[in-house]
Amino acid sequence: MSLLQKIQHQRHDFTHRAFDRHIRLGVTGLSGSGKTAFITSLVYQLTQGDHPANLPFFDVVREQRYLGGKLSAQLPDMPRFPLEQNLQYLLQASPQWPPSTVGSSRLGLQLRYKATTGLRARLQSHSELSLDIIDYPGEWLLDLPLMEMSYQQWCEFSWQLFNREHRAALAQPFLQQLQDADLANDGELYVQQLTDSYKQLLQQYHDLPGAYLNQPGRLLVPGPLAGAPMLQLFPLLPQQAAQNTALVAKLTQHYDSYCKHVIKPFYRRYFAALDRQVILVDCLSALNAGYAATQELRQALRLILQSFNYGPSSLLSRLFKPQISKVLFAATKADHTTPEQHKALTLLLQQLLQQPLKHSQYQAATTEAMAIAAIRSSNSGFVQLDGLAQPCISGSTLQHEAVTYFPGDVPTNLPTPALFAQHQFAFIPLAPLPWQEPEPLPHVRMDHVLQFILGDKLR
Ligand SMILES: Nc1nc2c(ncn2[C@@H]2O[C@H](COP(=O)(O)OP(=O)(O)OP(=O)(O)O)[C@@H](O)[C@H]2O)c(=O)[nH]1
Ligand SMILES: [Mg+2]
Repeated sequence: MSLLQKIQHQRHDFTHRAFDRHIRLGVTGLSGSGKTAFITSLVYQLTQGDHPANLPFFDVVREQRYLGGKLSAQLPDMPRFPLEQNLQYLLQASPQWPPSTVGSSRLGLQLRYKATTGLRARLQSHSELSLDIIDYPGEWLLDLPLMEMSYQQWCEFSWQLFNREHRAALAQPFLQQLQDADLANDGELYVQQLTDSYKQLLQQYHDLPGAYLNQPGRLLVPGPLAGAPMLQLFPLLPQQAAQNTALVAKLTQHYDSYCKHVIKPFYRRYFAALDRQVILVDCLSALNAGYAATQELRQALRLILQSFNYGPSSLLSRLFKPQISKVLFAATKADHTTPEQHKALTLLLQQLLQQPLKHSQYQAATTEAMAIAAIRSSNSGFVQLDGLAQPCISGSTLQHEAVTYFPGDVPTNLPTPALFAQHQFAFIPLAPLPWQEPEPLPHVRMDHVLQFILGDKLR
């Protein structure tokens, strides 16, 4: 290498190191909110979908400064996000959604672009930004609030929840079993038997639309913890948990170990050093499920946002210093409604978050709310009805039956119980639209999402 080449090479190397920039993006949401679909789409848009026609509101692409995105080498500390498998589900002749997540995984991306101004533009032929994203089962998110409660408080919290109208009937057999429980018995088999009954109840709740708060999450989705003794865990009745007995002592010990050895490391590992966060909320399924579901969704969001409260006394800042500068709240599956309803969906999301956000420190970060579909399942249009153009969507049900219909209005405010009594919301789940590579993966507003979370870093 000549001296000149050497100097040029060193300068290239130096400026790359000097400008080495990294973004760690947190994609957060309850089970089924759309995290896996979102990450799949986001990565695909950044690696294959970078045409101005596909991402018109993503400045770096529209200005033709985006040079492409590549998957980074696999990091050894976590399984790789199954991007290719997820795409295979979508590429089938009858496309399907990727399955629900059962463990955490990670994916890194290297984005190349031409900077517009400043030192970076002058010194480098191109600039790079690396992006790191982690996926995890949504059930685990709801474990975070357990760290702020004692075992006894968790029992009180759980039984208040199980006594609610939409949950009480299912809880009856387990309630009965606890009422007859022998609190002096902390034998392995006995504790496992009661845990199995609780697990069955949790599974029923998990399948009940609108029952979001199912704890502990690892009882439903154990990941590598399957069979661990601390997963022998269930909430005794509050009056039982207040007693000093062998069973209470054992469950308290398991609860404390679970908080210390499972939740805390997960929290650190996943949420430490996040720079930006996307919080996905499926408001439409909650509307389908009725009033109690919307209230429980609001409660679940409050608990989650409390865990992320960025104030000085928050759990998050006691564990580490968060640097989250941007938070996007996204109402997912907007493609289950007609486009003119998206504004209402965004307002509904904002209303759902209003109370939870009131006392949080999210104000310290830049936030935005929008209605999106990471992977589109419908086309929108109009049908003539009594001489009037009526908006509609068309797609296929999960059983692959073609449908064209108007899914109804989205309320801009959380409806009252009276309204729910008169009106059944029916935003039916649809299969992904047929799609073939190299066509862009159809979406709604993923370009707005990319602009909000990455736009300022790609100037
Ligand atoms: N119409 C539509 N449906 C979606 C979209 N994203 C997700 N869904 C639906 O929501 C379901 C759950 O999406 P996932 O991405 O698996 O949700 P998740 O948050 O990863 O769920 P867990 O892995 O269980 O925590 C999918 O199976 C789809 O039925 C979207 O953009 N549009
Ligand atoms: Mg998932």
